[in-house]
This record gives sequence, structure tokens and C-alpha cells, in this order.
Amino acid sequence: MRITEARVIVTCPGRNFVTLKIVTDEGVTGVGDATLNGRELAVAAYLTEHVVPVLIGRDPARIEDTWQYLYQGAYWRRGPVTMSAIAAVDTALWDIKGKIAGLPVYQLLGGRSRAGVTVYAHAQAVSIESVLSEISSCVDLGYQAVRVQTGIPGLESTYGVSGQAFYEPASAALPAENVWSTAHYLDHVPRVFAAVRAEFGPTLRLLHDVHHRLTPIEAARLGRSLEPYHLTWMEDPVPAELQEGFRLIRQHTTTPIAVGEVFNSIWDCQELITGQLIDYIRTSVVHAGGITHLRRIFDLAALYHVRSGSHGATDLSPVCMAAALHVDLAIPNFGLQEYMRHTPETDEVFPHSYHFEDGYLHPGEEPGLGVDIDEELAGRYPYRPAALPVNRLQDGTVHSW
Ligand code: KDG
Ligand code: MG
Repeated sequence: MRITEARVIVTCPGRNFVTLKIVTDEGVTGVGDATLNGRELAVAAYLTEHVVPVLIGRDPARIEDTWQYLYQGAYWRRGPVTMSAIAAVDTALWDIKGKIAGLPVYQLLGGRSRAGVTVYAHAQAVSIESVLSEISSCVDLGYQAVRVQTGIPGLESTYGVSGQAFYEPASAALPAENVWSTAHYLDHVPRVFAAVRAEFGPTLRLLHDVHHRLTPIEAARLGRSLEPYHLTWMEDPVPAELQEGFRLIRQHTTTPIAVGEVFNSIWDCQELITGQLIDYIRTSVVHAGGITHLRRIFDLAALYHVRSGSHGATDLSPVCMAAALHVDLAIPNFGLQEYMRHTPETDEVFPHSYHFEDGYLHPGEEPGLGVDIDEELAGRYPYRPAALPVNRLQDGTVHSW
């Protein structure tokens, strides 16, 4: 069998997505997600100009060899653009392998290790009172784990909170600007979780995303102040370029730490994992080199008691979600999977077999990934430029968003 064609499809059914569809001479096709929020066209160009030409004529069965060819062969290793492009190829090849075998991909990864994939929902609202009712709705839907984000008094807006049902940070062609105050934030967040625990009791699993905004000692203070509310994790407490910085957080708090949604490779988290500086690794199929590389990261993590907590925001397409679920179902050290529902338009463009039931997602039993792209429908939603916001401190200094 040979690859005869690879199409790069950019579509915007409510938000932008980049999808690679690989076609073989025997008519079997596979899909991979290549979406990089706010930088979609960079990955589309990388695929079109540099990857698609070398795929033509290759044997689609050689997944590892193709991965190494694209990674080592580029000479310029890693980085979000390269690794998202490699991920798309890798994911599509796993999809093809599953279809040829007549098996869902999780069977090729060793078979199921659990009945379903536990997912966490998002509860977000400007006030504490409204976030409590959002959490109630999640619990009513069957979720056992909820990420909680609220507005910060004194700040006009903050990460993760829209005040509306749907949260979408990328907007307009040029970045919006947010204003940040660590002092206001650190003062407010423990009050939020005190109220949540008082309302929902001790067993609901609670998570919170700091979104890279603190220094290690500030994160240590936050973690310690949240200890009475026993979170499942505090996410991205600091920007993670400085892996050594997590050691300082660890010395001061038992609040578990999750990190990794912006990581592209095992090298971004090697020290975090082997130093036992984190509890959950949140790398994703699309941004960390596909199923092949994600599994390599999770296998390393398993040796150090680190569990998976894969990123699953709406800017990762249903193709990525389907692929993630196959990995989640198979690996021994699964932790949690993020799940933000896509819009009905997105779900229509990407028909899929995965489904939600009682707090769990199930990838379904279709051969391959169980997801596809309706190219005709996708063509009706042209690309719209959109950017993620930029953050500034109150004095105007640029800060991590
Ligand atoms: O594109 C950026 C989003 O994926 C990110 O802000 C979402 O932090 C996020 C999360 O945990 O879902
Ligand atoms: Mg996050």
C-alpha cells in the first residue's frame, strides 16, 4: 500500500481547525489534527510545503519510520509548528492502520485498561455564586471532576472566564489585551474553593488552571492556601521553561501539580517527570507529536508515578479528541482527560463515534479513530484570522497570558 495524496484542510466552523487527510492507493484514508491556536496557517504551510511532498509514495504502515523521518530529517527539531505537523501525519497513519486491521486504535495500543475515560468539565463564571450553579449543572450531567475558574474582583477580565456559556479566548485578527494582578488573584482563589467545598462536600474532584501566571514562590503560596480544599490539581502554576522552578513549589505544598499543554516533546518534561516535580502531564496528541510520541511521554511518566491529564480544549479538534481517547483507554497511568464540548457546527464537520455517558467518554468501536472530516461541509466555513490575547500587569508590563 502507498500514500497517493495528503490534503491539508483549513476550516472555521466557529473556530479555526487544520486537518490532514491522508489517502492511499487502496482507498483507505486517515485523518490527523494539526490545529495550533492562533498560528494555524503556519502549520498548514509547513505541511503543504515540506511534509506532503515527502509522504507521497510512502508505505502508510511504517508509522515509527515516518515519525523519525519527519523529526530527524527536518534537522530543525521540536517546536509547536513542526511537532503539530508531525502529529497530524502520525495520527492519520494510526487511523489507517486501525482501519486496515479492522480494529479501533486502542486495541492496537494494547487494548482497554479501563471501562471508560474519566473527563473533567469546565465551570466558569464571573462571581462565586454563579460558578456554584455552573458546578451543579456539571454534576447533574454526571461529571465527577470539574475545573473551576471565576472572575477576579478588581480585574476587568481574566483567563478562563467569559460570563457566557461558551469560552473562546481567540478573537479578532489582532490580539486583545488583558490586565493582570497577582495580588488580587492570590487573595481571591482560596475564597472560591472554600465556597465550592462548603457547597459540594469533600469528594467532587476539583481542578484549577493558573495559566502560567505566577513565579515559583507565588505558586507555592497558592498551593499551600488551597491545601484545605484538596484539589486534584493546580494547572500550569508557572511558565514551564524553567523546569527546575517546580522544585521550589514542591518543597512548600502538597497540592498536586499538572503541566504540559504547551509542551511539544518529551524533552520539555523530562526533568519534571524524572525529578518527580509534577503529578499529571498534560501533553496532547496534536501538540506533542501524535500518538507515537505522546505514548512515549506517558510511558516515561508511568515510571515516576506521574499520570496523564491530557489537554482537551475546544481549539483541539474532534480528531485530536478521538485520538486522545484511544490513548487514554489503553495506557496504565491514565489520570484525567479534559473535555470541553465543541459547537454543534464543529461536531457536524467532524462526525465521530466518541460519546459521553455518566462522566466518561468512550471512543467507540469503529476501526481506526472513529472520526472523519466532512470536506464538503468544511469548505463552507472559510478560515477567519483569530489571535489569543496578550496579558499585561497593571503598570503595563507584558506578562504571561
Ligand atoms: O489555545 C489555548 C487554550 O487551549 C488554552 O488556553 C486552554 O489552558 C487551557 C486549558 O487548560 O484548556
Ligand atoms: Mg490549561
